[in-house]
Amino acid sequence: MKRRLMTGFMAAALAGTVLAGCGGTKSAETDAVTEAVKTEGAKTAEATEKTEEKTADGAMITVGFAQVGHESDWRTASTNSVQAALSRENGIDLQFVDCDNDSAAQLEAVRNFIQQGVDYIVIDPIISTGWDIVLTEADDAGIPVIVIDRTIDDSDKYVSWVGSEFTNEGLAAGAWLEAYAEKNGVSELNILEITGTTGSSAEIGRTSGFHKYIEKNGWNLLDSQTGDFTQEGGQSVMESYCKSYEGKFNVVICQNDNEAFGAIDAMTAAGVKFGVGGDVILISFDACTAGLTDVLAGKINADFQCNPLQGPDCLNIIKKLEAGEKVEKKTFMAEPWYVAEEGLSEISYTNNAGKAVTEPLVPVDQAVVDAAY
Ligand code: GYE
Repeated sequence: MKRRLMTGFMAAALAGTVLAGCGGTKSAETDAVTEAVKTEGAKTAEATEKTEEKTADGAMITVGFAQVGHESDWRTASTNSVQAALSRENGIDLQFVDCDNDSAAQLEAVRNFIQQGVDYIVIDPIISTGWDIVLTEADDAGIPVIVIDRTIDDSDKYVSWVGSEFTNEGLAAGAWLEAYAEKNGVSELNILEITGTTGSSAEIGRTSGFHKYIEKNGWNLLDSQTGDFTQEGGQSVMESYCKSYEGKFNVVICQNDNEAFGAIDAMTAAGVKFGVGGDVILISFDACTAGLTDVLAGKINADFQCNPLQGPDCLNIIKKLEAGEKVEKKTFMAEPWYVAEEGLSEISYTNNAGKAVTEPLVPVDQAVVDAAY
């Protein structure tokens, strides 16, 4: 592994901000696969803690970050989190590349980082495959790769990944819909699905988790098309659904909040009543501020959180590597499930690790919206 010489100052600066983060609260359901689930607020505060010392030396750690793009509110929060944590004040010279949802551009960005000889590469992989060659190149060059958010599924040549268990998000959505339909006496579910970017691990996991419940219950999946995780995508898919399936659907599941915003606009324009008290149950993922605002307003019935605040984790991993410490190969974020109505207080399901879990459903109030990202 390529090592930069760490100056005495740098070691002191890094030691000064070592985080409690990766030693946070352990979540029972992720025990089998991960070692750390943490409290984000505390971590963020610690990770962005600044010391005078760090700016005195000028010996910066260079990090290249190949971000997916700027397709959603979630993505903006992710970018802000990484940029805030991997800052000059924290001893890091960050090169940020927005790959605009283009996989080829993302591979190229990583290759450029390798050529420049950065100290670390951070990747949020647009799609989950096609990585082994370039990660081997990084490995050969001795540059540690940290993966955040979406997973890389065809290579293990990265030192650490931190993100969400997307399959559990989909399973939780299915378990919630099953319980909600039963409670409200909805016997037949006719579902329209708007998926995320095809081939991204977020799309793959949410789809496979939710589809387990479609199969288990014999629900009717009328159609499934990608909205590419964008508002425009969600809107145009929903506009066409409203024409093709007029009066025939009672569930719309969007794989992120921005797609849900587009679906809301399309259903509103088509005169479809959705949300609390409506004819169509609307489900979303992410739980960004604007998404939770729509949950509070009763437009979205349930929103399954995906936490984008991975900047502090990146910083923590880099610090551990700099200190020659071991890092976890996989770290899952803790994520609550939000609902618009009281009545159902929890869901039970078998998670992706094969473990039976019971998790709370959190009714959204203004305080929840205010605390969101
Ligand atoms: O759900 C979506 C974003 O990878 C989990 O990407 C992330 C997804 C998120 O565009 O809003």
